[in-house]
Amino acid sequence: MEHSKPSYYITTPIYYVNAKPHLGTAYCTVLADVQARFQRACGKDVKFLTGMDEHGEKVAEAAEKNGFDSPQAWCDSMEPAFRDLWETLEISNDDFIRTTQPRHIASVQKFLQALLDRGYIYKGSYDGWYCRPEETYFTETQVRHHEEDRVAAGESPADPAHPLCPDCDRPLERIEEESWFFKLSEFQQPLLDFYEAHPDFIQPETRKNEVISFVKGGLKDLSISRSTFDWGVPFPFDDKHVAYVWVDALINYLSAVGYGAEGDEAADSLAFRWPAQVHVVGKDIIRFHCVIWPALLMAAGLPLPERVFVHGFLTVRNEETGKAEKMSKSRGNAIAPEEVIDLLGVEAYRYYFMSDVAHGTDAPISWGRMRQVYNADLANSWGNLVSRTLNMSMKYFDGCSPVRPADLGGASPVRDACEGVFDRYAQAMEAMDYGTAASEVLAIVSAANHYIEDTAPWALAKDSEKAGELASVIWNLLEVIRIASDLYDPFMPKISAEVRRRLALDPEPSRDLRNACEWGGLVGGQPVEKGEPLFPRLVD
Ligand code: ME8
Repeated sequence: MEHSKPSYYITTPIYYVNAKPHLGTAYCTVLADVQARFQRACGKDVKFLTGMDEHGEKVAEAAEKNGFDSPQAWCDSMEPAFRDLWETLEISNDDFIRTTQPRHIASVQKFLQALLDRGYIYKGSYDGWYCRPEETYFTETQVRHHEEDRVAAGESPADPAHPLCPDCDRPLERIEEESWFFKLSEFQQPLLDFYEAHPDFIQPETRKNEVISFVKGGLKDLSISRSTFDWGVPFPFDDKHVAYVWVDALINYLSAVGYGAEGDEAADSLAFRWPAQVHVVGKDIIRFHCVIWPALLMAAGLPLPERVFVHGFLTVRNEETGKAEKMSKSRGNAIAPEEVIDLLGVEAYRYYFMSDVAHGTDAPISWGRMRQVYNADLANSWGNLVSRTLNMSMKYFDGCSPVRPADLGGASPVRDACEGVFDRYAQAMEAMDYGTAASEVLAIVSAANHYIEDTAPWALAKDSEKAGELASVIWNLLEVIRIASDLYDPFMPKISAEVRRRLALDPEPSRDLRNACEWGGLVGGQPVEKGEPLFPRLVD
């Protein structure tokens, strides 16, 4: 099949269904959504995937604890919580995968068969440490190092029968069972070579260094099956075993683009969409995405994704210890997104988390900071610019926008501010450095607010000889608003559509953003609308 635009395939992690999504889960999903919207605006054929991770012991336990007959019934009951929240948050995903779907089961089985056929898995027995809440295996050495670090930091030694998990500090269990193993140990050098040849594979840079030093420390074969419970994808060649939930989950990225399916359409989809351009993940699952997943793909003979972008955590202060800790479902400290939506509304919610949480680092939840950013950037700057400008346009030009001047408004500080703004913004957006991208837009908005003060259109309006100058000033301001609304669109899609509607422009977002950001696009001479304030000021 012919594809007229290049593919951009972007994914979020598929979330566990053991509890409802929270602010942290939503953070990652909005992060990916902003990128998906930006790439669509740049003319890419985007596939944006999110979904639910439904297998594994944790989910089976949650089903039982909540009195459901089967894990499947529990997962089905959780689907609306995810889908509804994504809809509320204006997540523009094109697909929603569930690991219990037949397309995924077929895909996992095909992948396991490929690993067997290519000689990368074998049957053995596993005797080691397992963290049930994280569904992760740890080696003796990892466990010992963690215990040494804890004791050195002054903490009391853990029960030797249940040492603590290096990732989440909860007690580990000793597990002994027959298992299938993946020959991960054979991939140490191939992975190191790959990281070197693809310096942008893991971003940001600090995370890359972390992964490289982990891999240099040596890799052990990985247990990839469980036989003590059956809530998982059965091995196609050994039905006593189900796939380890993490191997099952990672393969979802392939299942959604046709890997397990037969026929021309599936083959075309796989060829067009794979490899993915980016997997967006939190730092808790970096090893799965940057070590195990690439090794599995190499073993299966498939190309590797172009990039894994690793973001930090939203944290909450633990009242007892005073320390910041990761917001998580299993720790019970999660904040529901609805609480923030009630305060800020959806558009400002998206803007706040995307613009204010520094690129790739942890961030504490601060209600005070949310109010501050809302009032400064949105109420006083962006909302105020739109409202003042439309008001003046209506008042001085009979409810219309002024017609585009032949000299495109002449030289002006706002035109200067918009010069090259797309390139600066796009570079930051590509790097998922949304704070920098948003500040580029805020810079043109602020320049426009200053320009109003400096040109004082209300004074020009009193002098009939200044009519041409007044028209240029207002047209310049509307032109900045037009450009800013396109640049803000990935962050605040509804507000941008509303601004374009008030300016009598097509409310649909641009599909050629570079061009749309060129100075001079606003034809003008159209009826405009002032409307309600976009961001009413928040008071304490
Ligand atoms: O790990 N701050 O699912 P999960 C920011 N099913 N992001 C957070 C966060 C926080 N406090 N808490 C969670 C799983 N996240 C697996 C994934 S993928 C093949 C399988 C986000 O429900 C963050 O992106 O525990 C993290 O990586 C993800 O949710 C983990 O979600």
